[in-house]
Amino acid sequence: MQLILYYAPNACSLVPYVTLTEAGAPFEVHPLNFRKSQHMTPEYLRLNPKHKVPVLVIGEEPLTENVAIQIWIARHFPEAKLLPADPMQELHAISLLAWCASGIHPFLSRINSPPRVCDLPGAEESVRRLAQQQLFENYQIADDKLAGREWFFDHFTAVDAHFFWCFRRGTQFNLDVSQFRNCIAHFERMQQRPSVRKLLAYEQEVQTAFAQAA
Ligand SMILES: N[C@@H](CCC(=O)N[C@@H](CS)C(=O)NCC(=O)O)C(=O)O
Repeated sequence: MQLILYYAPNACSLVPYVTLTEAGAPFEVHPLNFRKSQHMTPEYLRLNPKHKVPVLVIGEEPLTENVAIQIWIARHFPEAKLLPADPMQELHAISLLAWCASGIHPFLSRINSPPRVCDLPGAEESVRRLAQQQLFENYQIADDKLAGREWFFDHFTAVDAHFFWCFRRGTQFNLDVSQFRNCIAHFERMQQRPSVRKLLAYEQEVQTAFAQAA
């Protein structure tokens, strides 16, 4: 079955890039240049009217939302153990994926683009400050969960890939995350994984191609 991942550099579409790579799945990537609004074209909006990445096209069927995409990958490549085998632990993992997507991601989006949530003149600074406070509350929860352990569960799962993005994005906004020592250790551990190295090399390649085409 053909798999096509719609992806943008730095965006949360890196999560399925990492987990598909971990699963050894053959997949094609279609990189989108947000600066050129390639996610707003009529063709892309037909695929995803929410104009977001990731989209994983499975055969003919586009699947959106990281949580659903991660569950699909885990189900179709069970040998990669992208979710815990125990049914209750599996639900806890899905709960953490949902937390990354709906409990952490929105604060990162606000920091990235304050006018999308408040267009009052001079509001940017407050939007960023409040979003950072709430983001850090969540980083603290993750930091406590990661205390004394390598991964969120007893082996690498899709949750590690999703949280990796959530933490990386914060570092890209130059937030001082030094207090979250367990998250930093997890972030460094993630960067050692061949799947993440491959992703980072690919991201660089795409960014270079976009810069050359500008
Ligand atoms: N709930 C979605 C969020 C996806 C999302 O917000 N993606 C951002 C990039 S990180 C995006 O594509 N933004 C473009 C836009 O909103 O126009 C998921 O978890 O897959």
